[in-house]
Amino acid sequence: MEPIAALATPPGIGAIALIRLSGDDIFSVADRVIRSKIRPSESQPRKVYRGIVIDPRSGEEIDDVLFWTFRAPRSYTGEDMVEVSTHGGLTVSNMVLNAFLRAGARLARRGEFTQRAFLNGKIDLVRARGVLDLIEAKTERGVKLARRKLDGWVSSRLTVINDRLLELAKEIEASINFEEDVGDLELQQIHDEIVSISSELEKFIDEGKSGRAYLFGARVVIVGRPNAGKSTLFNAILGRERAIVTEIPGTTRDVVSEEILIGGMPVKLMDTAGLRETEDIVERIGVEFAIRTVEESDLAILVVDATLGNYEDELEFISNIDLPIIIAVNKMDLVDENEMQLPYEFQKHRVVRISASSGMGVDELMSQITEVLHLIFNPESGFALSDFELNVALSALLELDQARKRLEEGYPVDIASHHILRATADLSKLLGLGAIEDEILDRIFSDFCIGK
Ligand SMILES: Nc1nc2c(ncn2[C@@H]2O[C@H](COP(=O)(O)OP(=O)(O)OP(=O)(O)O)[C@@H](O)[C@H]2O)c(=O)[nH]1
Ligand SMILES: [Mg+2]
Repeated sequence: MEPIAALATPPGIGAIALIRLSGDDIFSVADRVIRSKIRPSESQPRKVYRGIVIDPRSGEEIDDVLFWTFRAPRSYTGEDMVEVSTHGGLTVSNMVLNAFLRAGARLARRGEFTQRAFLNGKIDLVRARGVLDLIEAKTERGVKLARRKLDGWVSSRLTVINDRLLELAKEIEASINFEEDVGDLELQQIHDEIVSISSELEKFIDEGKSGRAYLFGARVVIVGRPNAGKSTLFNAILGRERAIVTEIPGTTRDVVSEEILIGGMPVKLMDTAGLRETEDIVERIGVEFAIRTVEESDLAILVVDATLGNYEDELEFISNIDLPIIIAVNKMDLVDENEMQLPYEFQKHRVVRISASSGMGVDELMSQITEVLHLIFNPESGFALSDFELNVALSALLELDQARKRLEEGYPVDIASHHILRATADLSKLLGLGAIEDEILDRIFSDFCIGK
């Protein structure tokens, strides 16, 4: 493929910068730019050489560099590659990069090196995504999860499932070809095998979903009426005055969010506008934002003002949303615990009594949040699925479900076989075995940074 070049280290001041080059003809591009005793095209792969980068147009010297080469297919991309380490700093590294561009390389798109590795069969899509997960991991656990993809563990699990499906499809084909009618016993076996493979795939998906939270973060939203003490609680959890707190109801309008670690999990904690009907247009938009935020969250902390003694709005909220909820009964410093009567319906959820302004009960609330997050997202889970992977795996599961249903409804077995083949097509897509549309590839790799 055409020669590409990119800065692989982040732009900015640093001791060194790394420029990566890949593609057919990349050695002759490098020969034009690097002056050295042994030209890049004649260098031994994987050995480090010294050279001087010159501007191919003016012949001017730009920087002293170290470079090394890889020969196809023994490189990251599977193509001929050159890596050049220049002095750091934005200007000089960009001048060196420009020299390569002038000599005939094109600036690489995001993730293009990894995309080529995929296209050249060096890695499958799951492992390619693992590269991105590793780069983006926010926690040590995230790194471990990414490694599971990178080292092929996730791919091999997927392969086991896919092989079972292919085997089943083959058996069905054979029975259709050799017999007029497929016997009941055989149909039952096919049905049972579909159910068993489905449950394995489902387990795989559930685990991959759990891992997602450790990689991409869980979303926890603080909600409640105006003045309940949401922002006070938000600040107490963060340990600093991040959101504005006043005694005026309707203080918070925008969604205020911060990323923190709770129980080892990256969490996006969000403070929202108090829920109420209001004439104030700005506040009304804030309330709409709050509602939308709740819909996209994994867990809601409902802050209740203990001094009010009336919980109708809260009860309505609870009955309307389909999320795990922790109820934080706030301002406990102002009421007599024994005289307080909480509605019976609260009992269905975890209830924690706190005083956000003094910090009383906040630790207990945090451990409840941790517990709930660990229930939703299994901390033992070994890997994380990306959006693309999750969608494709879910689509395969749906096909298997169709196959099972059709069999149960008495349709001919080749209908089931059709759905099974579609399921394997999905899984093969993840493993990079089947053809995959360019557009989808571009979308997957555009999440990467340039130079990867
Ligand atoms: N006594 C007492 N006062 C509190 C407590 N928590 C919050 N307050 C007070 O209650 C008032 C409202 O607090 P905020 O945190 O701004 O309430 P909010 O829920 O964010 O309100 P909006 O943003 O208007 O929806 C402030 O005057 C706080 O100081 C508490 O535990 N005890
Ligand atoms: Mg507020």
